Amino acid sequence: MNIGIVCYPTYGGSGVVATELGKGMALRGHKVHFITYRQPTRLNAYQQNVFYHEVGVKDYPLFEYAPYDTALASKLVDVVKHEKLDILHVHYAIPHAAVAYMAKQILKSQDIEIPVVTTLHGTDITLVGNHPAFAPVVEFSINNSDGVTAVSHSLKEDTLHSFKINKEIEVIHNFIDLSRFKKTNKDHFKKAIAPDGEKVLSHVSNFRKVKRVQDVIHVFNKVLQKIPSKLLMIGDGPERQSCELLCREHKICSHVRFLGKQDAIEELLAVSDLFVMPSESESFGLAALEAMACEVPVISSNTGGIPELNIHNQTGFLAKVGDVDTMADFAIKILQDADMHQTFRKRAFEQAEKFDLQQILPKYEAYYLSLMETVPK
Ligand code: GMT
Repeated sequence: MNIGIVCYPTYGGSGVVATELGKGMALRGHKVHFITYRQPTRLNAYQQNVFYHEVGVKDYPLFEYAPYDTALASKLVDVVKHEKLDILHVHYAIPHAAVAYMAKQILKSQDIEIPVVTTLHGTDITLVGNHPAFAPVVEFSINNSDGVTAVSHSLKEDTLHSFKINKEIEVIHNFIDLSRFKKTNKDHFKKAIAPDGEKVLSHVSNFRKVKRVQDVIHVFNKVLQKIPSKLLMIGDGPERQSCELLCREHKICSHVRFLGKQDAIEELLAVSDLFVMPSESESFGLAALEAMACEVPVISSNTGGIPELNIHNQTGFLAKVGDVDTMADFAIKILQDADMHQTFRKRAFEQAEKFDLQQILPKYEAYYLSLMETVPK
């Protein structure tokens, strides 16, 4: 197949999923064309069958907001025609699903038919998508996609609840490359981070409000009162500074490392004993899956799609959003009991195996083929 992928090229989960999916498809022999305004973060090396088309937006003094949507639609028309794409897969509904609809109509007027798949990732439905500024366009473009997938059952339910949807939504969960995310021996590195054998807790996110990063600090502060430990805060974003201030207030700065955006997340997870994800809303929680693949149990909130991944009292523990006391109690319980910790590590890995990229790729492949059959040649 000749597959076109549209996504945000940044560190966000939707861009990571889109890029890893495309790379996986390319390894299976498909030609994959990424179409976006910047080289996606995880598309950082040459790979056979992978192509990248940059969308340039022409500037003009009249434009207060450069019309990216129009430039993307034009680029899609160009790439579909000249690379003879069989299918377009757009990740994150805003604005990609609407732009793909526009491109599809232009191509139709030139007797070119192409099926469009929209994958819903989370905030495109929950926090942002259902805002009146976007909702009518999101609803229309979901209903007018040839195929729609959601990354969890919870997100599918949220979509059906927030919009009038007349399309079947297929749930295809987020996935993980187990050849990259696995427990490796990084004892020397662990010694540098936790020289006196302290436990290592970690958190990875884009530090947006929805991640409730301050809760991570509150949980850690309580854990630290009982167990010698260190906290790795990985990623960056608007709430980082307030977290740093909170560490100063609690006088725990020497135990917390803010590492900023990191590429080799798996090396940091390899030295972690516990992962903390207290999000306000989370359609799936890819970062928790990455931790679990590295045998790190998860303390999380019980929101959105997280319970489809983190199984309470098996792979970690779940608590209500904002209930930092319970989260801290669970963290202390697991870190104080070596046998329990070991069992949870093993189960976290076994659960992660259910989301193996190699099992998810054929699902997307079959889905693409089923849609291609419905489109007139
Ligand atoms: O919240 C993020 O980290 C970014 C966001 C995105 O769309 O880029 O992530 C969403 O998509 C991920 C991949 O499908 C999911 O694993 C995340 O749970 C989801 N985030 C939210 O729902 C808040």
